[in-house]
Amino acid sequence: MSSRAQRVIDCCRTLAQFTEEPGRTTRTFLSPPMGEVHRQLGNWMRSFGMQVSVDAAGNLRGARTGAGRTGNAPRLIIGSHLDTVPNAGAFDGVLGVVIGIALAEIARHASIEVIGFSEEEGVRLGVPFIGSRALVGTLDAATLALAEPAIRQFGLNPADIPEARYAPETAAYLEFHIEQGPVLESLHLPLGVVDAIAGQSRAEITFEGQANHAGTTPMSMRRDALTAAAQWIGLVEQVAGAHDGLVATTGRMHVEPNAANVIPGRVTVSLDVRHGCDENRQGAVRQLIAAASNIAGKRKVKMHCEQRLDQPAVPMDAALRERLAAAVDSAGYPVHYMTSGAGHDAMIVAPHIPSAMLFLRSPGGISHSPEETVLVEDVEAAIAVGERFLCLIS
Ligand code: HGY
Ligand code: MN
Ligand code: MN
Repeated sequence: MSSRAQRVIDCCRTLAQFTEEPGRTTRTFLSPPMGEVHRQLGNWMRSFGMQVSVDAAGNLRGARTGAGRTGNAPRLIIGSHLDTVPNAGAFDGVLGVVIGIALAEIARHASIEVIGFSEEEGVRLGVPFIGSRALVGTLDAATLALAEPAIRQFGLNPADIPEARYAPETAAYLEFHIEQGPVLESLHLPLGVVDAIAGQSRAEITFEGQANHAGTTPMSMRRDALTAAAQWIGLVEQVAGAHDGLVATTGRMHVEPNAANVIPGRVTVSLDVRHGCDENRQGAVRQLIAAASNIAGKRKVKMHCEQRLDQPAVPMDAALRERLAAAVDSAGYPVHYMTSGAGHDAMIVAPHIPSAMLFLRSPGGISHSPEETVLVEDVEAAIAVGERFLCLIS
């Protein structure tokens, strides 16, 4: 009989097969395979008595009052996200939900809600954290309007979004997540206690030039949107490399009309900027947008910037973080505090519910890739820490 940790890993690998794209794992906001994931995890949660539902934001919710407890006993939410990036690995987000269900199955005394958030990556609509923002009531009207068609298409009613708010007896939020970076592996550590999550900015920069014939238009007479974008993309890398602790990524580009014999008339590039200090991050964004305008001006190209996200850095709850560290220590593992460069639902939840995060080592430091993986002994460690944490706070 495989260990509990191996069953968690096997479950994540099974869920990775529920995808929009055969042959690779891509599961975006409320796409059809998300319904498959809800069915699979919902059946597991029901099998040991959890009340299972899908809220109007598409979050999978399993709740159970601890044995011998009353309905308003302090409740711990254990959550993470079920959506993925394109061609994802099997563990980003999903692992935290599956570990939560495994803990709910073990710790019958605890009043727990397990949540699988519907949208954390921001792939389908360009806006992240829709599920967790519905949970804490910070989903703005513009984002809700953007999400409405997908919500209705999934068979849900956007008017019910207010009912997605967390229960009043909710006392704490805990998220298990792969580190998605090289730190724990480089230190030969299985687990990391998160002290804060770096802030992130996302924007879409559009360069508008003039589409024209590739054969008849002299170089001096072109208003090429793609060469303007390319010059700016190189500068983004240069600026980020010159600032300590700053990372900036232009991960997605759309070229129109995208034909070999046509000078590109319009190019849209995504911008993702992160830093532990909000002033540094926001200053870098201002600098990069000014540079885009400058480059465009010199090339007689128009530039338009649409800000998509300005998410401040978020500290985890100090008392809960220390209880989590105590649980790591009592389970016999070294305690290592670290800041998260990746964004997580915990950063949306933390300003509303005391929150803590536990990282599991990422072998090879790889994530957002099919090569993403976890070690069974690290999942075993995380479950052992989770059991002790539940005893400390229940
Ligand atoms: O982009 C991130 O930081 C996370 O993986 N959504
Ligand atoms: Mn991710
Ligand atoms: Mn994630």
